[in-house]
Amino acid sequence: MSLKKKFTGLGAAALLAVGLAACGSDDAKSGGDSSGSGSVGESVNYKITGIDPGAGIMEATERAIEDYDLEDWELVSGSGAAMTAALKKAYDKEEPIIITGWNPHWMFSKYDLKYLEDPEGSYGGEEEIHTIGRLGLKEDKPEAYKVLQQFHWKEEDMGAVMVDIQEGAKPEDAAKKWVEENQDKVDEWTKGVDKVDGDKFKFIYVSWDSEIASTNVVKTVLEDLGYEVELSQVEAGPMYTAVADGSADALLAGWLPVTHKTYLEKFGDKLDDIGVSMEGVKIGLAVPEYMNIDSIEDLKE
Ligand code: PBE
Repeated sequence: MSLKKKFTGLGAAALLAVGLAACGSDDAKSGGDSSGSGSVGESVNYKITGIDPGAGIMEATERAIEDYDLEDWELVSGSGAAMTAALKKAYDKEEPIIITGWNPHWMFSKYDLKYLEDPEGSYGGEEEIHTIGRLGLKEDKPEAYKVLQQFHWKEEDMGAVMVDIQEGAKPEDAAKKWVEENQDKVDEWTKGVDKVDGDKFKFIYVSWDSEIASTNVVKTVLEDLGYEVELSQVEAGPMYTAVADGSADALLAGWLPVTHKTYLEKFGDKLDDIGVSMEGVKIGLAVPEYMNIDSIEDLKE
């Protein structure tokens, strides 16, 4: 079965269930090596493989390290691409690895992964993705604003775009294809919106796979309405700064209420929380199914 089929065939609930499934084994908590000896910490050198330092999931993981007394552990930063490369390398050899994971993400369809249970709630619960604009956007670009208000899709929609990109399509091409094939959904976003004539619009985003997908899709939709759309890729802090100071029009990456809480506290009064584009998203620590641990608590041993 192709990766795409596998992904799109699973509903959001099923995907989450896959992600949340615990393996329920009571065997000694080892890092997944067949010998079963040694602690999981030893098996991964007490390292959690993270992404870019500004990501909310990194802050949540530092919080988890405190909440679960994991003072021997280190969260290694890098990028989303470096993390998925490390995951592939480990997975191909059935070696243990602990990563910062989130849904929607193609990694859950490509690999058999599970989230570690989080009884302390360091990662919050179900999150939403918010569309966030600069102050004054509604007055300046009412047509684009209305699209952003009406923009709403599901995990499997974003998943289809992500999988295409992961399989080698250019983000722009994957987005155009999705828009062509899902005109009924796009029609809901553009309902009551008039065309414009080359007005400029600037999105700012971080190269997280989920946001590469969403930003390219909405770019395509605005371009079809006559906008000239620029995408600018930065780190998470500068992304919020750009919308707060008005140098970018909007971002589609507002993971709330927990993931980007700190950014909202810092910039909230200079931002327009336009709407929610997706519900039921999630962040957490994830490991391959073949690892013999179920909970973040198991990292203490
Ligand atoms: N993510 C994807 C981001 C938000 C979108 C979960 C990696 C973060 O942790 O900030």
